[in-house]
Amino acid sequence: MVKLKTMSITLGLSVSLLLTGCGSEEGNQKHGSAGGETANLGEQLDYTITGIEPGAGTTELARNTLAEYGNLEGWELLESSTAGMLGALEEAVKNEEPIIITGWTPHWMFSADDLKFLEDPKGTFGGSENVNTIVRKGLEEDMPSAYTILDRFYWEPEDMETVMFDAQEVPFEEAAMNWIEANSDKVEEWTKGVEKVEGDEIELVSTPWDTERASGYVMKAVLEQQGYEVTLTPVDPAVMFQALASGEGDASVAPWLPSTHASFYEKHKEDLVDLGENLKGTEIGLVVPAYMDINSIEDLKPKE
Ligand code: PBE
Repeated sequence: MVKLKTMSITLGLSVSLLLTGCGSEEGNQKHGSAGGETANLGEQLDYTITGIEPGAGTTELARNTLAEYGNLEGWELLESSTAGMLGALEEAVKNEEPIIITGWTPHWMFSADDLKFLEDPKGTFGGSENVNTIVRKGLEEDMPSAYTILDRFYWEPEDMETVMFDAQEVPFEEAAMNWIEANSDKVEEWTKGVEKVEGDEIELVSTPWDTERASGYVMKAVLEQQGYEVTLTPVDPAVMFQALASGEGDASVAPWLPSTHASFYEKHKEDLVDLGENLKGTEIGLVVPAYMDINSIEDLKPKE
């Protein structure tokens, strides 16, 4: 995983300016005339989009995107890992070479590099969406204190980003505690009047991305302060929904809805309790460095 030497968003932004500055000094032979680049961009990229884990919702929507856009005929999605994608992105940006990745926000990749989402006129990536809190059936009766806190949990993208940035330097547990200490007023809103428990076990299921490490560790620490013994298990989105529907997992603050995890949600929605958004304004899609002369998925040319 690419590690940023930053402690805060402010610092992150100044590093991004720095990187942009370095970039233009290193040479810009690769991004000359607009038409020329667009015409042979596919060839330069070997008609490949650099993707992430096969089980990610983003990967499923990227596969749908390749199928839905006629102009993406002959393009392929390279499914690998988030770390692999971020490494390839860093390498491309360092050399000012073109690259198309599957990306999402919030993520520090947008502060580390000057990136842009490609417009998605067919809407196959779903536009702006949210992160929801979903619990198993019966949780309200079995663990009313945890249920109330989970139901009230709501924060802003900036809060999540603060934890993610901090976690570039310290473990997520510590970054979560730092955020909780600095935001006791928000935590107080979620826990006000809630009865403490004594070591009741609760199983949080999550996914293995930094966005959900941030929210997962914050929720884990808040529930622990309330007296719960919390397990936080990162799994594929499909497994996470399955675990909540079967009751093996108690709760999750990780589902991206209504688009990214739509197929898993649809499959299990009768067996879940959806407590609504805990964060608004996320986005997934095809992402490129800002120096590339394309703006829309429709600018890409099919393989000849
Ligand atoms: N993500 C981050 C996940 C959800 C959170 C966008 C990579 C996914 O695609 O499933």
